[in-house]
Amino acid sequence: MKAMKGKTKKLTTGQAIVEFLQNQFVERDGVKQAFFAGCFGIFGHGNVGGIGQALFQYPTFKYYQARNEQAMVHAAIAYAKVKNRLGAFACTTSIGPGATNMITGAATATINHLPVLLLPSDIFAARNADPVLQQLEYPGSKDISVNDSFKPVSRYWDRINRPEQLISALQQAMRTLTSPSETGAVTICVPQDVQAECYDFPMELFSERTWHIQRARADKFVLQEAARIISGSKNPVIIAGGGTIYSDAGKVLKELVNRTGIPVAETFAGKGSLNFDEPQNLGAVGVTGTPGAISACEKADVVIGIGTRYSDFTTASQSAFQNPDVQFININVSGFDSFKQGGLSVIGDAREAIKELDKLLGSYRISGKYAAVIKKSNEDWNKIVDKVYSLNHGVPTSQGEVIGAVNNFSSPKDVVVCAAGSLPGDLHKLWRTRDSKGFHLEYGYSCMGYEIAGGLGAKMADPSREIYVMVGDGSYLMMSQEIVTSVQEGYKLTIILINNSGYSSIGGLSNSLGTKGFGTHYKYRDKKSGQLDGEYLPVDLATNAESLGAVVLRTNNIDDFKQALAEARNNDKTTVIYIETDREQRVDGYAWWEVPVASVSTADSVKEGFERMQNGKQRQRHYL
Ligand SMILES: Cc1ncc(C[n+]2csc(CCOP(=O)(O)OP(=O)(O)O)c2C)c(N)n1
Ligand SMILES: [Mg+2]
Repeated sequence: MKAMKGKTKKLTTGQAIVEFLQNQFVERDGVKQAFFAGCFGIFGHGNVGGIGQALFQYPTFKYYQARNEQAMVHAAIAYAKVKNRLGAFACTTSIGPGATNMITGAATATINHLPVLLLPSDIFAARNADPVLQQLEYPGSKDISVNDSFKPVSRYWDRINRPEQLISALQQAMRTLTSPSETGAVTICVPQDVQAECYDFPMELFSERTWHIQRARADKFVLQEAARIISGSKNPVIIAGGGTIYSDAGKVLKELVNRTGIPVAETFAGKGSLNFDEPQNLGAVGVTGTPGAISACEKADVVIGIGTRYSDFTTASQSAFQNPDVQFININVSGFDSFKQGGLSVIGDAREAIKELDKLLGSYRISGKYAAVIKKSNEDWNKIVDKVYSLNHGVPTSQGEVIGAVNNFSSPKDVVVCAAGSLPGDLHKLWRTRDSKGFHLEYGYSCMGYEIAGGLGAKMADPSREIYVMVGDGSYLMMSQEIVTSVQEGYKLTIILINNSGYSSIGGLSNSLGTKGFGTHYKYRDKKSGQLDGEYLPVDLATNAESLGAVVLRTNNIDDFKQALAEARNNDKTTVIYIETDREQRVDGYAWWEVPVASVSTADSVKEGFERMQNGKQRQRHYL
């Protein structure tokens, strides 16, 4: 580095970004790796001659073409998730719609605490040709463009109006992306003219740099206090969230709970913290939880949240914890999350904090009586899963049987990917996870359209695993075009496409609120009624998938489906297995969730829905 002092290199802003990115490394636990796997991008007039030219000039920094800007962010997010946040992608777009197409992706990344570097192009900094194509003019200020909309959904946001601003902006971008507590979407807006302008950048900017991903140690006194509270508890329960997995804390969690007997309930992001058959694992928590996990939370005197943000799906809209004396202990790298539920805030890395706690807990063990309840809950739940997996519902089959077939067929290290619809809740309950990365649910933003693009990112992160994308017809219709990218790049996905002719999950919710599935079926507008209650629409999703280059296996019943799974395994090309399911054959739910219901209505069904919701609200509590 010293030899470089004072030396400069003339590069465009675009070239400087790429040269910088390919020299960034991360290290955790002594293992070092390149942070960026490359750059997804769709070129337009905003970036083709700027960052586009730079990617052309540096083929060592791999460029991946996508079909939709939102989808490429989804792929980047999934990549980072499988890499436990130790790897990421950059995403470049043109200005205007190309840029704003990434806003949903940015929100998805930020909510899920997953790193992604967004490089939307921006309008000319020089402003000489204003308004340029796709420029939104804001009469109150020339300093605003559509890219300002990224601010609330980014963990760090900047705009590079002069090339040399990159020098500080890139440091902040890396700090944020590699910080376990702050990571999420980082947005660096690069005006189209500035991308192509050059500057004599200091050579040191392009030297190899390693960012140490630190395992922050929790405060000693606070840990002692946590141990004191747990030691005095009779019915503790651990809620394992995504932070448990990102910190790679599964092994120490297993040791802690095997020794102490404390049961574990898993959030969507935390599922896989323990294997499903670990005796202390009660499975899914909250709204889509198992009866055992729900009951343990309801009675718990101490709740130990590890790496969880306590979403309403985890807390059953704050109705899950009914013990009047319940105390929360929250182990989290983020102060913001650690102070939730009025809990004792233990700020630190999950793996290290669990190890420390394990030592401090000495010979603590839950009672034999409590252990017996946990054992019985798991035995009962296993029987229910077996029943759902082999329902023999006939044609059209049940979604539970489809999940069972995929779960039984897949290998322990294979990954199921999903995000929205009725599948996430069913998978949360039913999927028997056998590897910490085996259950890949984007349920922070629950963004329809994440599934296939996310599957692609997951496969790119670990090509040794088979990826099972499970997607409903609604999500498929919203965003399935990254099938083309998976074919282009030879990243094979097995996509289970479940057609139930519409938005079944919201249809069920609508029924429960008294609005009878209104607007959730894929049906023609009926001439007589004037409503969308005519015949079912003749959309042929299987042929659609075929047209995008996938191998398509059309199946009519569960036996066909099981055969197709075997056939798909032998393919090395993205394969879509198409099956129709019975929209009304649902998997039971065991907990409450707050959704608003009209407080006055002309329909009795809505009045009843309102009453039911009010009853549920009786169980909501404040935790202070
Ligand atoms: C982008 C986006 N828009 C809307 C929603 C609200 N939403 C959640 S599930 C759902 C229906 C999904 O339909 P489908 O994929 O067919 O799954 P199903 O409910 O039929 O299981 C909708 C509209 C969402 N989660 N994401
Ligand atoms: Mg559907």
